[in-house]
Amino acid sequence: MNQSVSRTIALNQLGYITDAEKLAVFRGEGREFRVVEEESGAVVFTGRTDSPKQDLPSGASVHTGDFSAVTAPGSYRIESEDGAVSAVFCITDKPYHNLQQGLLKAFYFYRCGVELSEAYAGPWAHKACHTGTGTVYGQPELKLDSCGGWHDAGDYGKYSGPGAKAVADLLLAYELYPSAFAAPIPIPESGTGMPDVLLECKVELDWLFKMQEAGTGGVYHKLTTLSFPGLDVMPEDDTAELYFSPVSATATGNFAGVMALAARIYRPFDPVYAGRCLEAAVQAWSWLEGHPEAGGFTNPPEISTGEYPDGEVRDERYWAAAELLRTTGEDKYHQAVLGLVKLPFPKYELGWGDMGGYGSLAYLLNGEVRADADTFASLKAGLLAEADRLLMQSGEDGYRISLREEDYIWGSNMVVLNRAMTLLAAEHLSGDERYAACALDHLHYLLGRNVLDISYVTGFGDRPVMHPHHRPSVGDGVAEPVPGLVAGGPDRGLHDEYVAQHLQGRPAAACFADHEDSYSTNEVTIYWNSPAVFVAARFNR
Ligand code: G3I
Ligand code: 9MR
Ligand code: ZN
Repeated sequence: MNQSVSRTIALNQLGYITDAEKLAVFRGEGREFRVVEEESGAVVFTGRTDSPKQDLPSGASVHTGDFSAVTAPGSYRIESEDGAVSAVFCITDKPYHNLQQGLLKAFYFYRCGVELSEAYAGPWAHKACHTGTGTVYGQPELKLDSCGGWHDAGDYGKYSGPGAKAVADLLLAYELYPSAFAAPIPIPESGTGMPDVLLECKVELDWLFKMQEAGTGGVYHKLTTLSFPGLDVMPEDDTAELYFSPVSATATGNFAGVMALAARIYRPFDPVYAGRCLEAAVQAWSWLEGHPEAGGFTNPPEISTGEYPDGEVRDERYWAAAELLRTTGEDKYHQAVLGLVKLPFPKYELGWGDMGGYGSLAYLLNGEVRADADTFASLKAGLLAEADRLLMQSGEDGYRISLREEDYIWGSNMVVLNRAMTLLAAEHLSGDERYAACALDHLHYLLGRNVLDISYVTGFGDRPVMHPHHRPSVGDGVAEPVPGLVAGGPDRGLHDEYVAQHLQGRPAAACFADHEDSYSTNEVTIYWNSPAVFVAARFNR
């Protein structure tokens, strides 16, 4: 990495697929540019950028340089007449293979309750953490096994709903693009009879079982200490008491959805496990049926860790019903879907609190023959209309992504990646490859084709995030952060003290600080990694 050269040429720092469109975005004046072969210095292409565009989210005047004509596999950089030099990038058939492996390996690094051995974790090895019991909030005598799963993020909390989103993205990626998951990651369980992605998801599912309240089927919202530990505390040194927060409807709905999905995916590999998943999903569903009025979760007064508040609880029920329908074929779930689908909550959003898109996708993937014809047609048309809107917005954007200024919120990279997933779902259902091309543009943004010329994935690209708000990366004394982690990205709300002090007045897409104190822009989470795996897998199949 060379910080001293002028870096006004932004591109995907990992590179481009041999026969795909290849665009770089130039800030400032339009100019002539050349593509140079890295080793030999040979100029393999010369071009001129197109006419300028004033890009609102980034506040920059940008030009696009098209070098799609370069198709010989190799390592290149772009230079322009004003002396600007881009990152070195590759042209190859599978430029995102290592990325996908790294994004998946990140889940291993997020594991809780086990030692990360040097054999698998290298310099980021650490001792087992959070191996004890947790206390059920409000029942000081009730201590339950709480071990396992993945830490949520830069903190060590484990939150049921966000965990379910992460697993759902990975299982859906495997369902749609199984050939992309052929290679071992590897993880300690590799080679024991199922693809690594399913072995890794089992880590979280095994923990989620422990979040289900015995007897009622309801699911505890989260398992955390009362407050966040210091930023340099390693997981094994975070020894404060853990608490199960009360059962919530959102956690229970997401649990039912992901367990029903898992029952289907694991069935060919381990029918007994699949049966356990389905049984747990059915129990969660009966809790939902028995609690029709249950609302959103709020933190108990003593607990100040992540709240994941979400007052709209009907989308979680919708997702649960649609997955249970798809897995069991039972009419009662179909009736539930048909009742819920009429209600006015978003049907195509994907997020830790927006499960409507997962519900619609489950219903559509279940197939037209098993569907109510009108509902199927309207959901399919709605999804394609949403994808068309994203296409249109991306065409208007200087960096060719669908985000508008107001979309640069906390975790904007999840918005980027969830929208890429939506586009890929549209491709899957329509066969229209324009949606995939637009999804790929979103991946290019993540990997450097953005106004900051930064790769938002640690360890990947010429200029990656180096200082994520991630406790192990801060506390371990290793210079390089844990690799394969997706940072939250620009947040125009300037929601932490660091950015509030340093980034006032910046355009939305530049409201990002690669600083460990900036939890609102530079934290990492499992559910920002998971849609990235989905998107990368599409281009690795
Ligand atoms: O949805 C609104 C949108 O309508 C509005 O225009 C926009 C303006 O800011 O805000 C949007 O809401 C934001 C919401 O995320 C959207 O998902 C809130 O401002 C924003 O504060 C909120 O941030 C969440 C953050 O916790 C604070 O609650 C993040 O999504 C969520 O990922 C993050 O999660 C934390 C956990 O609590 C703890 N563990 C780490 C994790 C990541 O930082
Ligand atoms: O480290 C915490 C991070 O994981 C959360 O996402 C974030 C928002 O809830 O909060 C971080 O903790 C900060 C706390 O909220 C305020 N004081 C500084 C803490 C970070 O060191
Ligand atoms: Zn832990």
